[in-house]
Amino acid sequence: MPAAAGLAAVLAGLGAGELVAVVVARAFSPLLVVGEGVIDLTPGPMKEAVIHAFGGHDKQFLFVVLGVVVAVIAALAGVLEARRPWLGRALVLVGGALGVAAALTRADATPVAALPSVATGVIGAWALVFLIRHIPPERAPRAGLAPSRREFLGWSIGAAAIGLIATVTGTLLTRAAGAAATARQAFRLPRARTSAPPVPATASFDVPGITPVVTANGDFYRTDIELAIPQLDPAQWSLKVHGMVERPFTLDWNELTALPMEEHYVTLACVSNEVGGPLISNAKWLGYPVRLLLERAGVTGDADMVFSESFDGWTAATPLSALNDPDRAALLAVGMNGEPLPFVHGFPARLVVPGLYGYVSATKWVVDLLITRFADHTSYWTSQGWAEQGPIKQESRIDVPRAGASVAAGPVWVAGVAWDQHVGVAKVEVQVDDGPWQTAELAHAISADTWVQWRWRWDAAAGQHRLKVRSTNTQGQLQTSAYADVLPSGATGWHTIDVTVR
Ligand SMILES: Nc1nc2c(c(=O)[nH]1)N[C@H]1C(S)=C(S)[C@@H](COP(=O)(O)O)O[C@H]1N2
Ligand SMILES: [Mo]
Repeated sequence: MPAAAGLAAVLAGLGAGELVAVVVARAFSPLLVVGEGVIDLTPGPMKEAVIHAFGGHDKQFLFVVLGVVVAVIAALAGVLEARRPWLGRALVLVGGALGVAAALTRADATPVAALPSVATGVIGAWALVFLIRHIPPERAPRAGLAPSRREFLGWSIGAAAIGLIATVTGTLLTRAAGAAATARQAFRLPRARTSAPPVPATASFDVPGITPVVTANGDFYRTDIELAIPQLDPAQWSLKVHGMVERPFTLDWNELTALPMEEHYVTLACVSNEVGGPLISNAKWLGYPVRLLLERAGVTGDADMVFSESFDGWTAATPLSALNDPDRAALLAVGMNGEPLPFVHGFPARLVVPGLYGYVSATKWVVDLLITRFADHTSYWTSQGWAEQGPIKQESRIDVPRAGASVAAGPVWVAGVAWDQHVGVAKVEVQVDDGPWQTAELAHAISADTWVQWRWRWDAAAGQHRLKVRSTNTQGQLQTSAYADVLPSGATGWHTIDVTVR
């Protein structure tokens, strides 16, 4: 019975580790890292002998051997723990520690890489103690008080079953993630039917520290509610277009990627971006116009909204008028700056709508478009008090000097970005302390849907100074000075920073 307890406990531990691996560090499941450690430590000639003997099945062979070794150790841990409490759990913890060591010595180790093996060790040891305690004594002093044999079997089988199910589920999920990564690597972006003109050199100022006009994918801000980023295999992906339409349809990956695609620069912003905050970035998106998908479906009746849903159930409610507008390049995007979408930014497909905050428009991992009415559905963030309509507010930001910086007296570049998506920025002004507003130099905007760089040469005199920025859009509208919090519809106010001039 102790041996069975050991086996069940270790299975439960492995299952826990596998699930933790799915959530925090897919590549670092305990069995996987230990298996890879074994491969690394196996002497070359022996490795070759195994590959020879088992052909392409050497990995399976490794896992069978590993499984047998782990089972023997697990049974041993059970037996030890029953004789001498501590010895068994120590053995299980050492197993977990081996996993930790294997994970952390890998070249691609991250700080969370150790967690799956920690989970395996801790849950395994805990389950072992629990199960051994439930072994019925040889001779029960009084039936009914001592744990019964049936009870012990129940706990053991339960632990083993949960562990097994968790291990299988975790492995399947990890494998699916592998398939998605492979598919993303293999995916060649379709060539754009309508490509974005190259960004002119005049769109960027040569000011050290200024925000690049196009954000690299790795630097692009990220906002989502996801703990585990969906890893969708495009072969499994499809987009359902339905609701108040004449011809509902489902689009699969091959169909989507064969459609004539358009390329547009669009500056995406998060409603949670504070004045002066970082939650805004600009990229070149490649995708198919949502307007054409809606045309194909044939919107009917008094529909006024498209309710988009992501693979994991997150939703956004976008005004139909913004998606239908032939002048607004709302895209079902597959490409970002010439690459397939990174997983965190929605691979294989997401929505991007110029001029609207992400929470009402930019559904990542999008799988469903329901054509409906605002009156009939409430989206993820709208149901938590955020505004139903989410147009991006006119704003501007000082990026150099940084807030609180200390700069040398003399000529200093004050520079940053300004935006009023889908309208465009016509003027940016800077104010030093209570001085007059000074007109900044504007770079060439890529389009009205993107932010624009600005700069102003400041002749800085020693002392403490306060810098402010404000913009005027192409319709002559001055950016409001009224301070508004991000909730419910986005922050406003003039970005103001203090600097020291020495
Ligand atoms: N599936 C899903 N899509 C989502 C979100 C989310 O939480 N889940 N967040 C939205 C919000 S609030 C914003 S601002 C944008 C951010 O997109 P990014 O992370 O690519 O910058 O994605 C939107 N799309
Ligand atoms: Mo957002």
